[in-house]
Amino acid sequence: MKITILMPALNEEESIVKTIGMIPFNFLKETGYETDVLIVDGGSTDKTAECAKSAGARVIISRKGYGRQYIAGFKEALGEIIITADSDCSYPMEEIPELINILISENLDFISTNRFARMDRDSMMFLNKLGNKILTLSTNLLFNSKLKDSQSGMWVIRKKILDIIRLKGTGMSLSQEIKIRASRNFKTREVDSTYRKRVGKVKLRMFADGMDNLFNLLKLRILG
Ligand SMILES: Nc1nc2c(ncn2[C@@H]2O[C@H](COP(=O)(O)OP(=O)(O)OP(=O)(O)O)[C@@H](O)[C@H]2O)c(=O)[nH]1
Ligand SMILES: [Mg+2]
Repeated sequence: MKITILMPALNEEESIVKTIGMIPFNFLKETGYETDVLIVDGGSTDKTAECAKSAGARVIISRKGYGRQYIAGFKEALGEIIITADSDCSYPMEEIPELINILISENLDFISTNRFARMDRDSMMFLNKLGNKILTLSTNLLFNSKLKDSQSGMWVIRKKILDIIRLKGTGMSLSQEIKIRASRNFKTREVDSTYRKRVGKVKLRMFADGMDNLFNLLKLRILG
């Protein structure tokens, strides 16, 4: 079976090669998976695209914006199963085989990860943590969900569901939107995961992106 590991990247030349290197290619191959790595570059001004290609990834270029990059990447993904992560070494690539196992054995369509379960001490600043908790609580109240981490960027997706859930978010809000839309129509689960301190500079604009997420949460609740 073919799987795609899909990552958005904006000026991540310091971390992209290391992130790709964390993927357990050999183990995945031994267990019957052919791995396609796809990087969606949001117009980096550094050597992100060249570095990703040199590490064996396919690279496509899209307009800036986390959501735009994912929507562009989903169309180009070759795998039946797509696994997502940031290109900053923060997500546990070594947990991918077990996540795929859970998806298949429990016949799920979508998995989201809970970074708070095994979060390294210095991986998230206090204010960022607080913002995450507020957004997760708001999501649960507005959508009657039981998420522990509405902002995690590591998901496991059966590609076929993406033709049915129509994603619209252009920015960071795509992360909460995909979890909400997937759980409306499909069998989904949140699985505990590890989270590490990112390598390279933070791209998240904590206040602006946080407020935009909150606004988009309300918009999704009202307009569907
Ligand atoms: N914030 C942001 N990230 C983008 C954008 N385009 C691509 N990205 C990538 O999306 C991922 C998420 O951004 P991060 O800065 O890591 O945000 P974060 O994961 O919430 O914050 P950290 O915990 O500090 O990593 C990274 O791999 C970025 O390179 C964009 O327009 N804005
Ligand atoms: Mg990150």
